[in-house]
Amino acid sequence: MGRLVDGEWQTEAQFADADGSFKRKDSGFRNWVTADGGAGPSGAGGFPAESGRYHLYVSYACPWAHRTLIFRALKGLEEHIGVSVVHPDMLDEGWELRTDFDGATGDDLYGLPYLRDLYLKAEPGLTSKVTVPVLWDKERETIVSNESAEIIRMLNSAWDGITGNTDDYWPQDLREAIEPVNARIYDTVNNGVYKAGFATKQDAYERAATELFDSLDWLEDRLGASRYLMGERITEADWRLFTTLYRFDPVYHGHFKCARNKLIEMPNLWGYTRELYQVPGVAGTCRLDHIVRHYHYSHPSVNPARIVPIGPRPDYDAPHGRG
Ligand SMILES: N[C@@H](CCC(=O)N[C@@H](CS)C(=O)NCC(=O)O)C(=O)O
Repeated sequence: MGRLVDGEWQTEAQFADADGSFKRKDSGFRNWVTADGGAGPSGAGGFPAESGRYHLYVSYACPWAHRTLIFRALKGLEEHIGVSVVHPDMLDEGWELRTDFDGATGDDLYGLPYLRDLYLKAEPGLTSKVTVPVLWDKERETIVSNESAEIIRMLNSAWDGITGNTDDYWPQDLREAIEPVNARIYDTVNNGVYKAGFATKQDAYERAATELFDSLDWLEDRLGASRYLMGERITEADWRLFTTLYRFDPVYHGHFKCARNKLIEMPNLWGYTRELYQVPGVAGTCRLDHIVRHYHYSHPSVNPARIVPIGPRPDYDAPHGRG
C-alpha cells in the first residue's frame, strides 16, 4: 500500500502508527450528488443526479465499498450507475485495475492501470490516500466523493425521481437516533476489526478487541429485542453493520485476531446477518472470493507468507428464522 504525496506515489509498509494503534484517515473528496444539483451538506454543488453520468470504483473485498454496492442494488440503480471493480490484491502499487481475477473488471472508463491514476486525473499533484469506494463524475471528470457513508446517503434518495424507487434507509424520523448507533458501530465494529488486526502492540490490540466484543454483545442483546437495529425497518445502520458481519468469520476472526468467539456463536447476530444477506439483490454484491483473497494477500505485516486459509465458509443461505 501507499499514498500520493504531491502527485507522486510513495509506498508504506506499516498500517499502525508509532504507538501501535491504527488510525483511519478522513476521506478527502466530499461533494454530493443531489436531485437538483445543489450542494449537499459538504463540498461544492453542480452534481445533479442523472442516469449514466456517474460511475463507482469499488473493491468487492472492501466493507466500505460494499455498502455502496448494496445501496446501488437495493435502489435499482444498476442501469444508471456503472461499476468498475479493482483486483483484490492491494500491494505496493495500491489498488490495481488488473483483470486477472474473476470479477475484476479493470477500468471500464479510461483503461487506467492503477486507481491512483484516477485520483490524479481528478487532481494532478494531489496528496491523498487512494481508497475505494470512489464516486466518479464522467462529465466533469472528477471525484464527487470517496466517503462511503455519504455516498450511500446520495444513493438513498438523489436518483429517486429517475428510478421511481423511494425506499428510504435514512428516514427523517430516525436520523437522530441512527447517529449514535452508527457512531459506536463505526468506531468499535466496522473500524474496530481493523484496529484489532493492525495493532502492533498488545495493549492496543486488547483494547480494540475488547471494545469490539463489548459492542457485539450489545448488538446481540439489541437484536434479541428488535428485528433490526432501529426497530421494524431496515435502515442504513443495518447495512453499515452487515458488511462487517459478513466478513467476520471468514476473515476478521482469524486474520485480524477478533477471536473471542465466532459470529456463528452469536445466534441473534448470525440470524440477522443471514436475513440481510437474503434480502433480494444483496447476495449478488457479496464476493467471498475477493474478500478472503484480499485480506490475506494484501497485509504482509499481518500475514507475511500470504497463506490464504481454506475456511471457514458460513452458510449465509441457511434459513434465518427471524420475523
Ligand atoms: N472512509 C472511507 C474508508 C475507505 C477505505 O479505507 N477503503 C480501504 C479499503 S477497505 C482502502 O481503499 N484502503 C487503501 C489504503 O488505505 O491505502 C470510506 O468509508 O469510504
